[in-house]
Amino acid sequence: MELDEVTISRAILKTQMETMVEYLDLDVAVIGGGPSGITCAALLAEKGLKVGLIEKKLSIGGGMWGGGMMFPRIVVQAAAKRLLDRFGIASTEAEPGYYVAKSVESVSKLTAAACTAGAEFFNLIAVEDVVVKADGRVSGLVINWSPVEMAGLHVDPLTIRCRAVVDATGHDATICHMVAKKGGDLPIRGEGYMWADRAEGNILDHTKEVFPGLFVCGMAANAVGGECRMGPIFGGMLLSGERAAALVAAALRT
Ligand code: 48H
Repeated sequence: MELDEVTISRAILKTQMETMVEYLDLDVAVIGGGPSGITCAALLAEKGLKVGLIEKKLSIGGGMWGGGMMFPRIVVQAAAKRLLDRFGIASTEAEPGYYVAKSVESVSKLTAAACTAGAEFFNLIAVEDVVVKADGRVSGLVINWSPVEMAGLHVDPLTIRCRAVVDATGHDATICHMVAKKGGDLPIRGEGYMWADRAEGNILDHTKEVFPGLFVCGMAANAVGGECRMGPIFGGMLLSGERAAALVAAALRT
């Protein structure tokens, strides 16, 4: 069979367009493909929910790729090692209670687990606004191609509908800021100093529904909660993604 360029193009357009139309209605939209977002998306998809993960960059993985100061290794404390094991990520105990995993393996295996569970990834798409109607809930997202945002082009966005949104956008807590900026009752206390023990110890308390229909996890949870940062220890990110998935699943069941 002679390969035909136009058939290749049609195959891509047809399948991606079908997926995008299908995902105009979602159970859960997870914004941000860092460690907390991928973990959350994987675990929600495993529960049978229709999950779309939206990532504005080309690559999934967020701040995990870079490890600590570009040494592509992450540290995970004993309390979260079971999540490394759950996703088949190899680790070594470099210091008592401090497990080290490779960044590339960690991102790849989390992402693979999310794909296998049925989460759909939409990269190169940025969330630029949220939908809040008379019921006061976040019930949808306003999206656009990232290159449109980067080039500053005046192009109107499209909108998707979802039953719950997870802000996993990291330090910037982008989605929470959007809600707060439009007058939503969502106080954002801002990220604190480096203090790993405190930041990791408190992150699960900050992982919660912060506005009707909007949950926050990962570094965004600490940024909203006025909590410290922790540097390249990632156990809290995995645990926070797991907690957010449990909270969202419970909320959608009721
Ligand atoms: C679509 C968006 C948008 C948008 C942002 O930063 P991340 O890796 O997030 P976490 O919370 O899962 O992990 C944090 C961790 O990487 C980290 O930075 C740590 C532990 N720091 C500690 C310290 O002390 O510094 O990923 C967030 C993702 C990124 O890939 C963004 O591109 C994406 O969210 N994103 N995607 N639409 N509007 N805003």
